[in-house]
Amino acid sequence: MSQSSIFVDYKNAIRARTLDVLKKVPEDKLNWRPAPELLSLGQLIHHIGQADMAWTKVLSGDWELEPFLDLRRSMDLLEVIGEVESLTEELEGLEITHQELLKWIAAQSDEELEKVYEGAGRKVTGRDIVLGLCEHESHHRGQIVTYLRLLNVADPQPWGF
Ligand code: NI
Repeated sequence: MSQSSIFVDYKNAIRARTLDVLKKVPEDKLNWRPAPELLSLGQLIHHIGQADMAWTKVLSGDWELEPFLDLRRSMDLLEVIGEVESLTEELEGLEITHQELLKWIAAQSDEELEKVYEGAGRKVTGRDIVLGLCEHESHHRGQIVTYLRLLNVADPQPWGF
Protein backbone atom coordinates (compact mmCIF):
# COMPACT_ATOMS: atom_id res chain seq x y z
CA MET A 1 0.00 0.00 0.00
CA SER A 2 1.42 3.37 -0.98
CA GLN A 3 1.86 6.09 1.63
CA SER A 4 -0.56 8.30 -0.28
CA SER A 5 -3.37 5.74 -0.07
CA ILE A 6 -2.72 5.33 3.67
CA PHE A 7 -2.93 9.11 4.12
CA VAL A 8 -6.07 9.38 1.98
CA ASP A 9 -7.76 6.72 4.15
CA TYR A 10 -6.53 8.42 7.31
CA LYS A 11 -7.69 11.89 6.26
CA ASN A 12 -11.10 10.44 5.32
CA ALA A 13 -11.37 8.68 8.70
CA ILE A 14 -10.52 11.91 10.56
CA ARG A 15 -13.09 13.79 8.51
CA ALA A 16 -15.80 11.17 9.11
CA ARG A 17 -15.37 11.61 12.87
CA THR A 18 -15.50 15.40 12.48
CA LEU A 19 -18.71 15.17 10.44
CA ASP A 20 -20.25 12.96 13.15
CA VAL A 21 -19.65 15.79 15.61
CA LEU A 22 -20.82 18.50 13.19
CA LYS A 23 -24.17 16.72 12.76
CA LYS A 24 -24.84 17.76 16.38
CA VAL A 25 -24.23 21.48 15.82
CA PRO A 26 -27.48 23.46 16.27
CA GLU A 27 -27.84 25.88 13.32
CA ASP A 28 -28.97 28.66 15.67
CA LYS A 29 -25.76 28.37 17.72
CA LEU A 30 -23.29 29.00 14.87
CA ASN A 31 -22.35 32.38 16.33
CA TRP A 32 -22.08 31.14 19.90
CA ARG A 33 -18.67 31.42 21.59
CA PRO A 34 -17.70 30.73 25.19
CA ALA A 35 -15.78 34.03 25.53
CA PRO A 36 -15.69 37.20 23.38
CA GLU A 37 -12.12 36.70 22.18
CA LEU A 38 -12.67 33.11 21.01
CA LEU A 39 -13.77 31.80 17.63
CA SER A 40 -17.48 31.02 17.41
CA LEU A 41 -18.69 27.51 16.73
CA GLY A 42 -19.22 28.37 13.06
CA GLN A 43 -15.83 30.07 12.81
CA LEU A 44 -14.11 26.94 14.16
CA ILE A 45 -15.77 24.88 11.42
CA HIS A 46 -14.74 27.44 8.79
CA HIS A 47 -11.18 27.48 10.09
CA ILE A 48 -10.77 23.71 9.58
CA GLY A 49 -11.61 24.13 5.89
CA GLN A 50 -9.44 27.21 5.51
CA ALA A 51 -6.43 25.35 6.88
CA ASP A 52 -6.93 22.50 4.39
CA MET A 53 -7.30 25.04 1.57
CA ALA A 54 -4.26 27.13 2.53
CA TRP A 55 -1.93 24.18 3.11
CA THR A 56 -3.05 22.54 -0.13
CA LYS A 57 -1.86 25.72 -1.86
CA VAL A 58 1.51 25.41 -0.12
CA LEU A 59 1.77 21.70 -0.99
CA SER A 60 0.87 22.39 -4.62
CA GLY A 61 3.48 25.15 -4.90
CA ASP A 62 0.86 27.90 -5.43
CA TRP A 63 1.95 29.56 -2.18
CA GLU A 64 5.46 29.78 -0.76
CA LEU A 65 5.77 28.57 2.83
CA GLU A 66 7.62 31.61 4.23
CA PRO A 67 5.21 34.39 3.15
CA PHE A 68 2.28 32.14 4.03
CA LEU A 69 3.56 31.63 7.60
CA ASP A 70 4.33 35.36 7.94
CA LEU A 71 0.83 36.23 6.77
CA ARG A 72 -0.77 33.60 9.00
CA ARG A 73 1.05 34.94 12.07
CA SER A 74 -0.11 38.48 11.38
CA MET A 75 -3.76 37.52 10.87
CA ASP A 76 -6.52 37.99 13.39
CA LEU A 77 -8.61 34.90 12.73
CA LEU A 78 -11.77 36.46 14.17
CA GLU A 79 -11.52 39.28 11.63
CA VAL A 80 -10.42 37.17 8.67
CA ILE A 81 -13.18 34.60 9.06
CA GLY A 82 -15.92 37.10 9.82
CA GLU A 83 -19.43 36.00 10.68
CA VAL A 84 -20.52 32.52 9.64
CA GLU A 85 -24.11 32.38 8.47
CA SER A 86 -24.97 28.92 7.23
CA LEU A 87 -24.04 25.48 8.49
CA THR A 88 -24.93 24.00 5.09
CA GLU A 89 -22.52 26.37 3.34
CA GLU A 90 -19.78 25.58 5.84
CA LEU A 91 -20.26 21.84 5.35
CA GLU A 92 -20.11 22.30 1.56
CA GLY A 93 -16.93 24.36 1.91
CA LEU A 94 -15.36 21.74 4.15
CA GLU A 95 -16.08 19.04 1.61
CA ILE A 96 -14.56 21.05 -1.27
CA THR A 97 -11.29 21.81 0.53
CA HIS A 98 -11.08 18.26 1.90
CA GLN A 99 -11.43 16.84 -1.63
CA GLU A 100 -8.81 19.26 -3.01
CA LEU A 101 -6.33 18.06 -0.40
CA LEU A 102 -7.21 14.40 -1.04
CA LYS A 103 -6.63 14.97 -4.76
CA TRP A 104 -3.16 16.36 -4.04
CA ILE A 105 -2.28 13.50 -1.65
CA ALA A 106 -3.53 10.81 -4.05
CA ALA A 107 -1.28 12.14 -6.83
CA GLN A 108 1.93 11.86 -4.77
CA SER A 109 4.43 9.02 -4.86
CA ASP A 110 6.12 8.00 -1.61
CA GLU A 111 9.19 10.01 -2.69
CA GLU A 112 7.13 13.09 -3.54
CA LEU A 113 5.61 13.06 -0.06
CA GLU A 114 9.17 13.51 1.26
CA LYS A 115 9.61 16.79 -0.61
CA VAL A 116 10.88 19.44 1.81
CA TYR A 117 9.18 22.82 2.17
CA GLU A 118 11.31 25.49 3.82
CA GLY A 119 10.33 28.76 5.42
CA ALA A 120 10.54 30.84 8.57
CA GLY A 121 13.45 28.75 9.81
CA ARG A 122 11.52 25.50 9.49
CA LYS A 123 11.72 22.51 7.22
CA VAL A 124 8.71 20.28 6.78
CA THR A 125 7.94 17.50 4.34
CA GLY A 126 4.65 17.10 2.51
CA ARG A 127 3.98 14.12 4.76
CA ASP A 128 4.52 16.32 7.87
CA ILE A 129 2.03 18.85 6.52
CA VAL A 130 -0.63 16.21 5.80
CA LEU A 131 -0.21 14.67 9.26
CA GLY A 132 -0.22 18.16 10.77
CA LEU A 133 -3.53 18.93 9.07
CA CYS A 134 -5.02 15.73 10.49
CA GLU A 135 -3.80 16.75 13.95
CA HIS A 136 -5.12 20.27 13.39
CA GLU A 137 -8.58 19.01 12.51
CA SER A 138 -8.65 16.66 15.50
CA HIS A 139 -7.58 19.52 17.78
CA HIS A 140 -10.40 21.76 16.58
CA ARG A 141 -12.90 18.88 16.61
CA GLY A 142 -12.06 18.55 20.31
CA GLN A 143 -12.77 22.25 20.79
CA ILE A 144 -16.09 21.88 18.99
CA VAL A 145 -16.99 18.95 21.26
CA THR A 146 -16.20 21.15 24.27
CA TYR A 147 -18.41 23.95 22.89
CA LEU A 148 -21.23 21.43 22.35
CA ARG A 149 -20.87 20.17 25.91
CA LEU A 150 -21.12 23.75 27.17
CA LEU A 151 -24.29 24.10 25.08
CA ASN A 152 -25.67 20.89 26.61
CA VAL A 153 -25.60 19.08 23.28
CA ALA A 154 -24.72 15.39 23.62
CA ASP A 155 -21.56 14.59 21.66
CA PRO A 156 -20.96 11.29 19.89
CA GLN A 157 -19.04 8.79 21.97
CA PRO A 158 -15.39 8.58 20.89
CA TRP A 159 -15.64 4.84 20.14
CA GLY A 160 -18.46 5.47 17.68
CA PHE A 161 -21.43 3.81 19.40
NI1 NI B 1 -6.16 26.11 13.96
